[in-house]
Amino acid sequence: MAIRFVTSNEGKVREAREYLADIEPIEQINYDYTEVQSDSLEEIATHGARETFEALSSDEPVIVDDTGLFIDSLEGFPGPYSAYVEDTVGVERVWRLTSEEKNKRARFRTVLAYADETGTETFEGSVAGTLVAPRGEGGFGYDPIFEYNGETLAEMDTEAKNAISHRGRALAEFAEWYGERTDD
Ligand code: ITT
Ligand code: NA
Repeated sequence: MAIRFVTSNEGKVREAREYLADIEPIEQINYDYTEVQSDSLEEIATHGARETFEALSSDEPVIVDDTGLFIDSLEGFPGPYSAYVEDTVGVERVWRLTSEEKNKRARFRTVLAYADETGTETFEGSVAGTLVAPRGEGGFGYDPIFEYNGETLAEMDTEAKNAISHRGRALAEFAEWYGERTDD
């Protein structure tokens, strides 16, 4: 059975497809679920997945991915506001804002929520790295300014990014759970 990935972000879909290729087909759908006012990625993703599954008359499960970039020197900003900040200020200026800071550490966090007729489950992944001046043509969003082990996420191909990334780790947890569940 296909899994419907509720997102407007094609980068997320590309990564999920790469990871879940042998498990289930991933169908991208756009559904404008209510973005609950919360600073919890988990709450946002859980509500989004539940609401979308209930709203669409189909048994196919849905997943929602809510991700944020948490910058140490900015007390975790932009965190749950990462999409808004990318759209308004832009990635380059986020980098410039932190380039004066001594501490350049940041962390990506992803919460993946899965919903079907039996309930909702969440899976989490995170990765710590260093903010740098933009480099690389791959990936999306904040990838060009996020360095891990000497490479920005935008310098990695999808497989390499998935092997170490927040989303890759959340997908790994999900795949393990989903596999055990569909085995019996
Ligand atoms: P949907 O809500 O439609 O899924 P979105 O892009 O708004 O798409 P998020 O709110 O989860 O998704 O994303 C928060 C921000 O973080 C947004 O600006 C993304 O571009 C960025 N982002 C998400 N995952 C990322 C990743 O793996 N690498 C770099 N930036 C990422
Ligand atoms: Na969003």
